[in-house]
Amino acid sequence: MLKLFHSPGACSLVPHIALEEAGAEFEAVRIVLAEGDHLKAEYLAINPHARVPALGTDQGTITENIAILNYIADRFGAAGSVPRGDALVAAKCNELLSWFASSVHISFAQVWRASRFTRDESAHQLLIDGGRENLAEHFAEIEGLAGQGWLAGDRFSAADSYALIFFRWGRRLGMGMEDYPRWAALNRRLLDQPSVQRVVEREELGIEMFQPAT
Ligand SMILES: N[C@@H](CCC(=O)N[C@@H](CS)C(=O)NCC(=O)O)C(=O)O
Repeated sequence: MLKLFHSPGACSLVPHIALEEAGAEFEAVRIVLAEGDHLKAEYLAINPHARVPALGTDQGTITENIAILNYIADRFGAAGSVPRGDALVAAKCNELLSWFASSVHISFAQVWRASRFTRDESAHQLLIDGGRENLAEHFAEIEGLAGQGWLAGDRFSAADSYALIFFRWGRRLGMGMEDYPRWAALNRRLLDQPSVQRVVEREELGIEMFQPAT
C-alpha cells in the first residue's frame, strides 16, 4: 500500500489531496515538522533531505513533490495531480509546479528559515525583508493567473492545491491576503471538492485560513 509521509499544513497537502481525489488506497503517516519528526533517524532513512512529502511505494520511496505528483498522475490519472492526456496542459501544470517549488516556496523559506541561506546572522533580517518583497510579487502574479476556472486544464490539479497552501502561509505571515480576491475565489472552488474537504479535516486545518481575514 502507498504511504504518504506528510506534515499538517505543509506542502505535502498537495499530494495528500491528489491521493484522496484519486480514491487511492494509502496510509497517511504524520511527520510533524514542528516536533522535529523529519530530523529523526527513522525519517532520514526515508528522505535524507529531511523534507516532506515522501511517498512510499511497493517499488521504493519517491521524494520531491513534483516527482510524487507526476507518479500519482501516471498511476491514477485523476484530478488533483498533474493532468494527463494533453501534453501541453500537463506541461503547463508542471511549469506552474516548478515555479511554485523553486521560487514561491523558496521565498517563504527565506522568511522562515533565513539561517539556511547564510550563517551571518546580521544578514537574516535583510533576507526576511527580501523574501517578503518577493512573495508580494509572486502573490500578485498568482492573483493574475486565477480566473474563472482552474490554473491548468479543466479539472482541478496540483497547481490549484499548491496555491491553496501558499494562501494559508501568506495568512500566517500577515501578508494582506485580502488583496487577492480571485485567488480566494479559486480556493473556495477547491474547498467545494469533497476530497479537499476530507484532507483539510484530516490535517485538522481551519478552513478560514484559506480565505482573507474578515
Ligand atoms: N524540494 C522539496 C521541498 C519540500 C519542502 O521544503 N517541504 C517542507 C514542508 S512544506 C519541509 O519539509 N520543511 C522542513 C524543513 O525545511 O526543514 C519538494 O518540493 O518536495
